[in-house]
Amino acid sequence: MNALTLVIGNRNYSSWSLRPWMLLKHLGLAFDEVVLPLDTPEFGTQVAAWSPAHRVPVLADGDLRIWDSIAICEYACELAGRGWPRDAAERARARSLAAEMHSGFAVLRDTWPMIATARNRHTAMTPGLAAEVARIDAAWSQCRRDFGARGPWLFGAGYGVADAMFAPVVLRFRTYGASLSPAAAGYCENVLADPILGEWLAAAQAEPWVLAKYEK
Ligand SMILES: N[C@@H](CCC(=O)N[C@@H](CS)C(=O)NCC(=O)O)C(=O)O
Repeated sequence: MNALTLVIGNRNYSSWSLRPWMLLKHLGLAFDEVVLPLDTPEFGTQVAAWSPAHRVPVLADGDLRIWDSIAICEYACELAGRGWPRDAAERARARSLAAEMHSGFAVLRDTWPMIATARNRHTAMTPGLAAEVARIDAAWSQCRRDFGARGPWLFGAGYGVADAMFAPVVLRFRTYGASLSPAAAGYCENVLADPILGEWLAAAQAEPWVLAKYEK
């Protein structure tokens, strides 16, 4: 049994769960997992036993409970001593991007829900969706221009919180077939080749649950 327990939702649908899971794995932090299937009659009671916010993800470290994906990511970085760029200006950019993802892109999240293992789903393109895809493309492309020579991740060599926050977006872009610039598409390829993401996807593939409200 590990000191840390990460409580997550269905791997196919819980994009907020994927983010800290990816980061903890990349930072080499050992943790136990508890999966609470979303949209079941038991979910409310089960999640209440873990989180005062009644949402997943939640991280337990002994009696301490850390809820909300970004707070879990920050805690994991403190435990591991890495996860953000070391340079202050780069760290500020990474924090801006992570915060922009955590608080924004509502049209994208609503129109293109994460279905981790799905392909070839199609929805109508709207100006709002196109604008959010373009903003993400521009942000990733800028990072690749500035830091690509150092490594495959948004800020170069070290996988960080910004990468974790955008991991579900890469899956959405694959599922719904987003048109991306070569730089942004290259970043997606790096993310999709990551064996740690592959581990999540293999487990998602094996899940029995199909939630109609997310399936388009
Ligand atoms: N802001 C939260 C969002 C968490 C969230 O909305 N989680 C969803 C699953 S992805 C959830 O627990 N839904 C259950 C419910 O609303 O009953 C975070 O970043 O962790």
